[in-house]
Amino acid sequence: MGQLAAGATPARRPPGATAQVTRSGFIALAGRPNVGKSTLANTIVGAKVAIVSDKPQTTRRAIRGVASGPDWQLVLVDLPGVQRPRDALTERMQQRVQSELADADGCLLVVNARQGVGPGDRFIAGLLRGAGAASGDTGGIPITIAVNKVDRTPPARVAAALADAEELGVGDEIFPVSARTGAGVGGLTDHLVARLPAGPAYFEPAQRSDQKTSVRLAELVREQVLARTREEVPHAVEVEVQEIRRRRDDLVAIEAVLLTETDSQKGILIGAQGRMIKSIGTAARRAIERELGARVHLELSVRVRRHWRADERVLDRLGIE
Ligand SMILES: Nc1nc2c(ncn2[C@@H]2O[C@H](COP(=O)(O)OP(=O)(O)OP(=O)(O)O)[C@@H](O)[C@H]2O)c(=O)[nH]1
Ligand SMILES: [Mg+2]
Repeated sequence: MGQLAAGATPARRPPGATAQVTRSGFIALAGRPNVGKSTLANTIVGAKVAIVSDKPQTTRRAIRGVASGPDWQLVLVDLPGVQRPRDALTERMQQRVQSELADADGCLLVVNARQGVGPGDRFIAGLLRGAGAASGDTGGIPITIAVNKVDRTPPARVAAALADAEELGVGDEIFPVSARTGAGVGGLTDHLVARLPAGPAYFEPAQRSDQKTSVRLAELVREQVLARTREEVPHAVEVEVQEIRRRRDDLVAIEAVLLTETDSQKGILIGAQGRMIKSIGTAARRAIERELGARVHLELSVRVRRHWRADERVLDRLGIE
């Protein structure tokens, strides 16, 4: 991370992988929206590869996050939460979940300890079983379960969630973890690494994610939108970086557009006297400066694009495939 060069192409298994490692593979993260999949991916990778928010349906693309050791490489595939599709956007998100799960070497099913195991989790376990992915099925991929957010959950409730997770009948092993504090994540990572199949390094060890720079930066802007908006607005906003120009060695100029669906959403994003867009811009600029290791001039604008979530061409352009 931290360079301006476009990231690697998002091919699942990039050609030209050279380094000899003993074990490697792709582990797809499955779970309901908001259970902490992206937070967990970031903690395991040790870098921010995916944005996080307290709103459901934050993640819209499959994001590969790479963790490497001396003789292994674990590629975590962070995915949108499993939900019922409502439009072309959520339809694509669910298609992506299905195709990534079908291609993965293993699955990490994440559930929320605090809320416990519910119908949504059982539905996902059924999907995994139906896809022939349940451990023990012929040709199925191993599934590990992470019971997340134990930092905020009373021990009795954690114990109940662990027992219910076992009842799902799909996991080879169940780990209580806190993606936020890192508790239990080391043991989980060791387990995932130990179960990787033999294989090469698919990514350079220094590469942490497969996302293009323009998308990574757009996501950092969207993260600030998600942190400041509620109800329908977070779901109706996408961010597109239109230009990244290195002005000097230590200064990068970036232009980004916030796409939204209605004039009233546009008004909310701009805010009284432009205060909202200013606050989004200041926080996003700081995040981008950390990411690029350079000073950044960030110019944001807001554009209404009615029904962009139903517009296949817009989704193609945004790289939501
Ligand atoms: N207390 C606590 N909160 C957590 C933990 N992990 C994630 N969260 C919070 O849960 C919320 C959702 O986290 P995300 O990582 O965005 O969840 P996600 O599963 O990727 O969500 P989608 O992308 O919408 O499917 C955020 O507010 C996180 O800070 C944890 O271990 N403990
Ligand atoms: Mg996510």
